[in-house]
Amino acid sequence: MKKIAIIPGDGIGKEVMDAALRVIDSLGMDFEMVTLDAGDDALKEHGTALPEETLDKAKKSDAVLFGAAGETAAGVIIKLRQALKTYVNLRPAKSYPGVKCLYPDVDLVIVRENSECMYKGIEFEPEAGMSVAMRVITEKASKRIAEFAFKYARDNGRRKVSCIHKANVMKKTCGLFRDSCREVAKKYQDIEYDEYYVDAAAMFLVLDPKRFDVIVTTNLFGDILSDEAAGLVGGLGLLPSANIGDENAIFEPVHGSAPDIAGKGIANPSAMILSAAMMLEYLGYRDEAGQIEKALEHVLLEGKVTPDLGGNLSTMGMAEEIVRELHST
Ligand code: GGG
Repeated sequence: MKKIAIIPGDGIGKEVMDAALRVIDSLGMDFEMVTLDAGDDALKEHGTALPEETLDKAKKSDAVLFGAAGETAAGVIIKLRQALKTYVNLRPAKSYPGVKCLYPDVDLVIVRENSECMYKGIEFEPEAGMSVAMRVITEKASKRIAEFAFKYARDNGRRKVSCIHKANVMKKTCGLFRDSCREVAKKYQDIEYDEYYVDAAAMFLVLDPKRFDVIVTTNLFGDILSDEAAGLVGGLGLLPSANIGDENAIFEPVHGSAPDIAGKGIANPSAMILSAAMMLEYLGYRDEAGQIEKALEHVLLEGKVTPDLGGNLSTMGMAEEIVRELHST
């Protein structure tokens, strides 16, 4: 039986996790699930934001389903991604019919390098009033993520990979990333390849998102551009993600713990539910994953949604609509 580690985390993470679990439960699948502590609340209770037991059980699981981290994000989700060696962060951004958004026809995927760059966590204060962060980029990790992006494009019927960097300023680090992508691109003659500076890419995402298909980029740029992509398709409540490594995988919404709305029961559960669907697909349950996405699409089209999307349903109310739709045929 597949083992799933559930880490709701902080704030709305707990609420959207309950909604996603309601949807998974309704499918009657047999999983061994264990719920684990991590995040700001865990820090208060255990004196550490990522208890040993959580890390250990997450490593031993077939997949981790993660909600959101608050102030302790660096010590929780970034640490988990590193400890579980999930070097890919896959973030699809797609417009759904019925959802008010800037562009109704966006369908792009951000492949974010997940193991290095500024998120390596090397920061120090050499003297009072001075803070330094180190950006680490290696050829090995850059080629590995480029390989993933091109293979993903080929396997998923995508036409183009765009490398996003800032090699005119960060000549060494971004230069190495761009050159690694160029090298890998040569092996994939069937996939179109182009390059953008990150500032230009940020503008073109707003002006003309259709020019992007698969984006491959470094860790920090990927984090920022995926929130921008969420803005194109209706907001952060809609973007799921998968962190994938050779042995482990973590599935989480792109949004964080949203303390401003936490506890109100109004958080949009779509991103969490789509993340759960990505997890099912990864575990080999492609049909069930497809059914969940189809049911969500229907509910979005009918406007049975949370207030951020213009509806009046609660988080669990929207999940119940998805469950009803899942079992309506
Ligand atoms: N589920 C997403 C989450 O907890 N986000 C908090 C955060 O700050 N994440 C940074 C990142 O995605 O790299």
